[in-house]
Amino acid sequence: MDAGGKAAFRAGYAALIGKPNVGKSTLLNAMVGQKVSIVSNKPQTTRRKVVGVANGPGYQIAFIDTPGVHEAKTQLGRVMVEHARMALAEIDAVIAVVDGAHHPGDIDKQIAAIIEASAEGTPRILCMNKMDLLKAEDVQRNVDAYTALFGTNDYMLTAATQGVNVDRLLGMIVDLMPEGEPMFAEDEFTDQSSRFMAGEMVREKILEATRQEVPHSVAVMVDSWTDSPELTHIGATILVEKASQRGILIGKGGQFLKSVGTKARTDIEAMLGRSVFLELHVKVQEGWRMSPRILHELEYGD
Ligand SMILES: Nc1nc2c(ncn2[C@@H]2O[C@H](COP(=O)(O)OP(=O)(O)OP(=O)(O)O)[C@@H](O)[C@H]2O)c(=O)[nH]1
Ligand SMILES: [Mg+2]
Repeated sequence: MDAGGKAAFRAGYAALIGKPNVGKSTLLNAMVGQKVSIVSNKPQTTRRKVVGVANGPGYQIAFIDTPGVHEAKTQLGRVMVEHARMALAEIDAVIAVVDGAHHPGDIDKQIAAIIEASAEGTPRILCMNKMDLLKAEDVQRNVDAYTALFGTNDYMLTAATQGVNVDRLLGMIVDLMPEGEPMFAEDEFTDQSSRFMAGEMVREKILEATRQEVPHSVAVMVDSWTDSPELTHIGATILVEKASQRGILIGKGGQFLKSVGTKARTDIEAMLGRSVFLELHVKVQEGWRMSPRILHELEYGD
Protein backbone atom coordinates (compact mmCIF):
# COMPACT_ATOMS: atom_id res chain seq x y z
CA MET A 1 0.00 0.00 0.00
CA ASP A 2 1.21 3.53 -0.69
CA ALA A 3 0.42 6.54 1.50
CA GLY A 4 -2.97 6.98 -0.20
CA GLY A 5 -3.95 3.41 0.65
CA LYS A 6 -3.75 2.33 -3.01
CA ALA A 7 -2.14 -1.06 -3.65
CA ALA A 8 1.14 -0.70 -5.57
CA PHE A 9 1.52 -2.14 -9.05
CA ARG A 10 3.14 -5.57 -9.13
CA ALA A 11 5.31 -6.77 -12.01
CA GLY A 12 7.68 -9.68 -12.46
CA TYR A 13 8.70 -12.90 -14.16
CA ALA A 14 7.34 -16.38 -13.47
CA ALA A 15 8.64 -19.55 -15.18
CA LEU A 16 6.59 -22.66 -15.87
CA ILE A 17 8.69 -25.82 -15.65
CA GLY A 18 7.80 -29.50 -15.76
CA LYS A 19 7.75 -32.74 -17.72
CA PRO A 20 6.68 -32.76 -21.37
CA ASN A 21 2.94 -32.88 -22.04
CA VAL A 22 1.75 -31.84 -18.55
CA GLY A 23 0.02 -28.70 -19.90
CA LYS A 24 2.52 -25.85 -19.37
CA SER A 25 1.76 -24.16 -22.68
CA THR A 26 -1.99 -24.63 -22.24
CA LEU A 27 -1.72 -22.92 -18.84
CA LEU A 28 0.40 -20.10 -20.24
CA ASN A 29 -2.15 -19.43 -22.98
CA ALA A 30 -5.00 -19.51 -20.44
CA MET A 31 -3.26 -17.06 -18.11
CA VAL A 32 -2.24 -14.68 -20.92
CA GLY A 33 -5.71 -14.92 -22.45
CA GLN A 34 -4.51 -15.65 -25.97
CA LYS A 35 -2.61 -18.26 -27.93
CA VAL A 36 1.08 -17.57 -27.40
CA SER A 37 2.63 -21.03 -27.30
CA ILE A 38 1.60 -23.99 -29.42
CA VAL A 39 -0.02 -27.02 -27.79
CA SER A 40 -0.31 -30.66 -28.82
CA ASN A 41 -0.91 -34.08 -27.34
CA LYS A 42 2.64 -35.11 -28.34
CA PRO A 43 5.45 -34.73 -25.78
CA GLN A 44 8.19 -32.16 -26.48
CA THR A 45 5.96 -29.73 -28.34
CA THR A 46 7.62 -26.57 -26.98
CA ARG A 47 11.22 -26.37 -28.14
CA ARG A 48 12.50 -23.09 -26.71
CA LYS A 49 11.76 -20.49 -24.10
CA VAL A 50 8.61 -18.48 -24.89
CA VAL A 51 7.50 -15.38 -23.03
CA GLY A 52 3.78 -14.61 -22.70
CA VAL A 53 2.64 -11.46 -20.90
CA ALA A 54 -0.46 -11.42 -18.67
CA ASN A 55 -1.88 -7.97 -17.85
CA GLY A 56 -4.52 -7.38 -15.22
CA PRO A 57 -5.70 -4.78 -12.75
CA GLY A 58 -2.61 -3.74 -10.77
CA TYR A 59 -0.25 -6.34 -12.21
CA GLN A 60 1.80 -7.55 -15.15
CA ILE A 61 3.35 -11.00 -15.18
CA ALA A 62 5.78 -12.14 -17.86
CA PHE A 63 5.34 -15.90 -17.95
CA ILE A 64 8.16 -17.98 -19.35
CA ASP A 65 7.01 -21.21 -20.97
CA THR A 66 9.77 -23.80 -21.23
CA PRO A 67 10.37 -27.07 -23.08
CA GLY A 68 9.45 -30.17 -21.09
CA VAL A 69 12.40 -31.57 -19.15
CA HIS A 70 13.25 -35.04 -20.47
CA GLU A 71 16.09 -37.50 -20.94
CA ALA A 72 17.71 -35.79 -23.95
CA LYS A 73 19.05 -38.01 -26.74
CA THR A 74 19.76 -35.42 -29.45
CA GLN A 75 21.42 -32.02 -29.63
CA LEU A 76 17.94 -30.50 -29.99
CA GLY A 77 16.86 -32.29 -26.79
CA ARG A 78 19.90 -31.00 -24.91
CA VAL A 79 19.29 -27.43 -26.10
CA MET A 80 15.62 -27.73 -25.05
CA VAL A 81 16.43 -28.88 -21.52
CA GLU A 82 19.05 -26.13 -21.28
CA HIS A 83 16.38 -23.56 -22.22
CA ALA A 84 14.23 -24.83 -19.34
CA ARG A 85 17.15 -24.59 -16.92
CA MET A 86 18.14 -21.10 -18.13
CA ALA A 87 14.59 -19.84 -17.68
CA LEU A 88 14.97 -20.23 -13.92
CA ALA A 89 17.59 -17.49 -13.67
CA GLU A 90 16.47 -14.10 -12.38
CA ILE A 91 12.78 -14.81 -11.94
CA ASP A 92 10.34 -13.94 -9.17
CA ALA A 93 8.42 -17.23 -9.00
CA VAL A 94 8.78 -20.82 -10.18
CA ILE A 95 5.62 -22.66 -11.18
CA ALA A 96 6.31 -26.39 -11.10
CA VAL A 97 3.66 -27.91 -13.34
CA VAL A 98 2.88 -31.61 -12.95
CA ASP A 99 0.33 -34.09 -14.23
CA GLY A 100 -1.69 -34.18 -11.03
CA ALA A 101 -3.50 -37.33 -12.12
CA HIS A 102 -0.31 -39.39 -11.93
CA HIS A 103 2.09 -40.09 -9.10
CA PRO A 104 5.54 -38.40 -9.45
CA GLY A 105 8.22 -40.27 -11.39
CA ASP A 106 11.99 -40.04 -11.84
CA ILE A 107 11.82 -37.02 -14.15
CA ASP A 108 9.79 -35.10 -11.56
CA LYS A 109 12.60 -35.79 -9.08
CA GLN A 110 15.14 -34.46 -11.59
CA ILE A 111 13.02 -31.35 -12.12
CA ALA A 112 12.82 -30.76 -8.36
CA ALA A 113 16.63 -31.02 -8.28
CA ILE A 114 16.99 -28.55 -11.17
CA ILE A 115 14.75 -26.06 -9.36
CA GLU A 116 16.75 -26.53 -6.18
CA ALA A 117 20.04 -25.92 -8.02
CA SER A 118 18.96 -23.08 -10.34
CA ALA A 119 16.31 -21.22 -8.37
CA GLU A 120 17.22 -21.74 -4.75
CA GLY A 121 15.32 -19.28 -2.59
CA THR A 122 12.87 -18.30 -5.35
CA PRO A 123 9.26 -18.70 -4.21
CA ARG A 124 7.61 -21.70 -5.81
CA ILE A 125 4.07 -22.82 -6.47
CA LEU A 126 3.04 -26.32 -7.42
CA CYS A 127 0.43 -26.53 -10.15
CA MET A 128 -1.23 -29.94 -10.27
CA ASN A 129 -2.82 -29.81 -13.70
CA LYS A 130 -5.18 -32.28 -15.40
CA MET A 131 -7.33 -32.44 -12.27
CA ASP A 132 -10.22 -33.51 -14.50
CA LEU A 133 -8.40 -36.84 -14.81
CA LEU A 134 -7.53 -37.13 -11.10
CA LYS A 135 -9.50 -39.77 -9.23
CA ALA A 136 -10.97 -38.63 -5.88
CA GLU A 137 -9.18 -41.42 -4.01
CA ASP A 138 -5.77 -40.29 -5.39
CA VAL A 139 -6.06 -36.58 -4.49
CA GLN A 140 -4.48 -36.67 -1.03
CA ARG A 141 -1.79 -39.18 -1.95
CA ASN A 142 -0.69 -37.17 -5.03
CA VAL A 143 -0.89 -33.80 -3.28
CA ASP A 144 1.29 -35.14 -0.44
CA ALA A 145 3.83 -36.67 -2.83
CA TYR A 146 4.21 -33.58 -5.05
CA THR A 147 4.24 -30.98 -2.28
CA ALA A 148 6.96 -32.99 -0.49
CA LEU A 149 8.95 -33.40 -3.69
CA PHE A 150 8.85 -29.72 -4.65
CA GLY A 151 9.25 -28.48 -1.08
CA THR A 152 6.20 -26.20 -1.05
CA ASN A 153 2.80 -26.14 0.60
CA ASP A 154 1.47 -23.68 -1.97
CA TYR A 155 -0.34 -25.70 -4.59
CA MET A 156 -3.33 -25.42 -6.87
CA LEU A 157 -5.25 -28.14 -8.68
CA THR A 158 -6.13 -26.96 -12.19
CA ALA A 159 -7.72 -28.16 -15.41
CA ALA A 160 -6.10 -25.80 -17.89
CA THR A 161 -8.06 -27.00 -20.91
CA GLN A 162 -11.32 -26.07 -19.17
CA GLY A 163 -9.92 -23.00 -17.43
CA VAL A 164 -10.70 -24.49 -14.00
CA ASN A 165 -8.83 -22.71 -11.17
CA VAL A 166 -6.58 -20.85 -13.61
CA ASP A 167 -7.70 -17.52 -12.10
CA ARG A 168 -6.96 -18.77 -8.60
CA LEU A 169 -3.49 -19.91 -9.66
CA LEU A 170 -2.92 -16.53 -11.31
CA GLY A 171 -3.95 -14.80 -8.07
CA MET A 172 -1.38 -16.82 -6.10
CA ILE A 173 1.32 -15.85 -8.59
CA VAL A 174 0.37 -12.15 -8.53
CA ASP A 175 0.84 -12.18 -4.76
CA LEU A 176 4.45 -13.32 -5.24
CA MET A 177 5.34 -10.56 -7.70
CA PRO A 178 7.43 -7.66 -6.44
CA GLU A 179 6.21 -4.08 -6.59
CA GLY A 180 7.38 -2.45 -9.78
CA GLU A 181 6.50 -0.84 -13.09
CA PRO A 182 5.29 -2.90 -16.10
CA MET A 183 8.15 -4.23 -18.25
CA PHE A 184 6.14 -4.62 -21.45
CA ALA A 185 3.74 -2.35 -23.35
CA GLU A 186 0.04 -3.36 -23.13
CA ASP A 187 -0.05 -4.71 -26.70
CA GLU A 188 3.22 -6.62 -26.39
CA PHE A 189 2.07 -10.09 -25.42
CA THR A 190 5.05 -12.22 -26.48
CA ASP A 191 8.78 -12.09 -27.27
CA GLN A 192 8.32 -14.20 -30.40
CA SER A 193 8.40 -12.67 -33.88
CA SER A 194 5.33 -13.06 -36.11
CA ARG A 195 7.60 -15.01 -38.41
CA PHE A 196 8.55 -17.55 -35.72
CA MET A 197 4.91 -17.85 -34.58
CA ALA A 198 3.74 -18.51 -38.13
CA GLY A 199 6.23 -21.39 -38.35
CA GLU A 200 5.02 -22.71 -35.00
CA MET A 201 1.41 -22.66 -36.19
CA VAL A 202 2.38 -24.83 -39.15
CA ARG A 203 4.26 -27.19 -36.83
CA GLU A 204 1.27 -27.40 -34.48
CA LYS A 205 -1.00 -28.58 -37.28
CA ILE A 206 1.56 -31.23 -38.25
CA LEU A 207 1.92 -32.42 -34.63
CA GLU A 208 -1.85 -32.79 -34.35
CA ALA A 209 -2.01 -35.02 -37.40
CA THR A 210 1.10 -37.25 -37.15
CA ARG A 211 2.31 -40.04 -34.87
CA GLN A 212 5.34 -41.85 -33.48
CA GLU A 213 8.68 -40.43 -34.66
CA VAL A 214 7.21 -37.97 -37.17
CA PRO A 215 6.33 -35.15 -34.72
CA HIS A 216 9.87 -35.19 -33.33
CA SER A 217 11.43 -35.21 -36.80
CA VAL A 218 9.62 -32.11 -38.06
CA ALA A 219 10.81 -28.52 -38.00
CA VAL A 220 9.44 -25.51 -39.86
CA MET A 221 11.56 -22.75 -41.28
CA VAL A 222 9.84 -19.61 -42.58
CA ASP A 223 12.06 -18.57 -45.47
CA SER A 224 10.12 -15.79 -47.16
CA TRP A 225 7.65 -13.12 -46.05
CA THR A 226 6.23 -10.50 -48.40
CA ASP A 227 3.56 -7.98 -47.46
CA SER A 228 1.51 -6.61 -50.35
CA PRO A 229 -1.52 -4.33 -49.99
CA GLU A 230 -3.94 -7.29 -50.34
CA LEU A 231 -2.18 -10.06 -48.48
CA THR A 232 0.93 -11.46 -46.86
CA HIS A 233 2.77 -14.15 -48.81
CA ILE A 234 4.61 -16.57 -46.50
CA GLY A 235 6.89 -19.29 -47.78
CA ALA A 236 7.94 -22.03 -45.36
CA THR A 237 10.02 -25.19 -45.61
CA ILE A 238 9.08 -28.18 -43.49
CA LEU A 239 12.18 -30.18 -42.59
CA VAL A 240 11.92 -33.93 -42.04
CA GLU A 241 14.64 -36.53 -41.48
CA LYS A 242 13.65 -39.27 -43.94
CA ALA A 243 12.12 -39.61 -47.40
CA SER A 244 9.32 -41.76 -45.93
CA GLN A 245 8.37 -38.86 -43.62
CA ARG A 246 8.29 -36.54 -46.59
CA GLY A 247 5.80 -38.93 -48.20
CA ILE A 248 3.59 -38.86 -45.10
CA LEU A 249 3.57 -35.07 -44.92
CA ILE A 250 2.72 -34.62 -48.58
CA GLY A 251 0.11 -37.38 -48.58
CA LYS A 252 -1.87 -38.89 -51.42
CA GLY A 253 -2.20 -36.32 -54.17
CA GLY A 254 -0.76 -33.69 -51.81
CA GLN A 255 -3.86 -33.86 -49.58
CA PHE A 256 -2.06 -33.98 -46.22
CA LEU A 257 0.08 -30.92 -46.90
CA LYS A 258 -2.94 -29.06 -48.27
CA SER A 259 -4.94 -29.72 -45.13
CA VAL A 260 -2.06 -28.64 -42.84
CA GLY A 261 -1.65 -25.49 -44.94
CA THR A 262 -5.34 -24.58 -44.77
CA LYS A 263 -5.54 -24.98 -40.97
CA ALA A 264 -2.28 -23.11 -40.35
CA ARG A 265 -3.28 -20.30 -42.72
CA THR A 266 -6.51 -19.74 -40.77
CA ASP A 267 -4.53 -19.33 -37.52
CA ILE A 268 -1.92 -17.07 -39.12
CA GLU A 269 -4.62 -14.88 -40.65
CA ALA A 270 -6.25 -14.53 -37.21
CA MET A 271 -2.88 -13.57 -35.71
CA LEU A 272 -2.02 -11.01 -38.40
CA GLY A 273 -5.55 -9.77 -39.02
CA ARG A 274 -5.09 -9.96 -42.77
CA SER A 275 -5.23 -12.42 -45.68
CA VAL A 276 -2.33 -14.82 -46.07
CA PHE A 277 -1.04 -16.93 -48.91
CA LEU A 278 0.92 -19.79 -47.36
CA GLU A 279 3.30 -21.76 -49.55
CA LEU A 280 4.69 -24.94 -47.99
CA HIS A 281 7.52 -27.19 -49.17
CA VAL A 282 8.82 -30.37 -47.56
CA LYS A 283 12.55 -31.06 -47.54
CA VAL A 284 14.51 -34.06 -46.27
CA GLN A 285 17.41 -32.89 -44.10
CA GLU A 286 18.97 -35.92 -42.49
CA GLY A 287 20.07 -35.48 -38.89
CA TRP A 288 18.94 -31.85 -38.54
CA ARG A 289 18.32 -32.42 -34.83
CA MET A 290 22.04 -33.00 -34.37
CA SER A 291 23.20 -29.92 -36.32
CA PRO A 292 23.99 -26.84 -34.20
CA ARG A 293 23.95 -24.74 -37.39
CA ILE A 294 20.43 -25.79 -38.38
CA LEU A 295 19.19 -25.52 -34.78
CA HIS A 296 20.50 -21.95 -34.80
CA GLU A 297 18.73 -21.19 -38.10
CA LEU A 298 15.51 -22.58 -36.62
CA GLU A 299 15.93 -20.18 -33.66
CA TYR A 300 16.12 -23.14 -31.27
CA GLY A 301 19.77 -22.48 -30.46
CA ASP A 302 21.19 -19.79 -28.22
N1 LIG B 1 -7.36 -33.61 -19.67
C1 LIG B 1 -6.59 -32.53 -19.66
N2 LIG B 1 -5.72 -32.32 -20.67
C2 LIG B 1 -4.95 -31.21 -20.62
C3 LIG B 1 -5.02 -30.28 -19.56
N3 LIG B 1 -4.12 -29.30 -19.80
C4 LIG B 1 -3.52 -29.61 -20.98
N4 LIG B 1 -4.02 -30.76 -21.48
C5 LIG B 1 -3.64 -31.44 -22.73
O1 LIG B 1 -2.35 -31.99 -22.55
C6 LIG B 1 -1.63 -31.98 -23.79
C7 LIG B 1 -0.30 -31.29 -23.61
O2 LIG B 1 -0.51 -29.91 -23.41
P1 LIG B 1 0.67 -28.83 -23.61
O3 LIG B 1 0.17 -27.55 -23.08
O4 LIG B 1 1.17 -28.86 -25.02
O5 LIG B 1 1.77 -29.46 -22.64
P2 LIG B 1 3.26 -28.93 -22.34
O6 LIG B 1 3.52 -29.19 -20.90
O7 LIG B 1 3.42 -27.54 -22.82
O8 LIG B 1 4.11 -29.95 -23.22
P3 LIG B 1 5.63 -29.74 -23.85
O9 LIG B 1 5.62 -28.49 -24.65
O10 LIG B 1 5.76 -30.96 -24.71
O11 LIG B 1 6.57 -29.74 -22.70
C8 LIG B 1 -2.56 -31.32 -24.81
O12 LIG B 1 -3.24 -32.33 -25.53
C9 LIG B 1 -3.50 -30.51 -23.93
O13 LIG B 1 -4.77 -30.30 -24.54
C10 LIG B 1 -5.96 -30.52 -18.50
O14 LIG B 1 -6.09 -29.78 -17.54
N5 LIG B 1 -6.70 -31.66 -18.61
MG1 LIG C 1 4.65 -26.75 -24.23
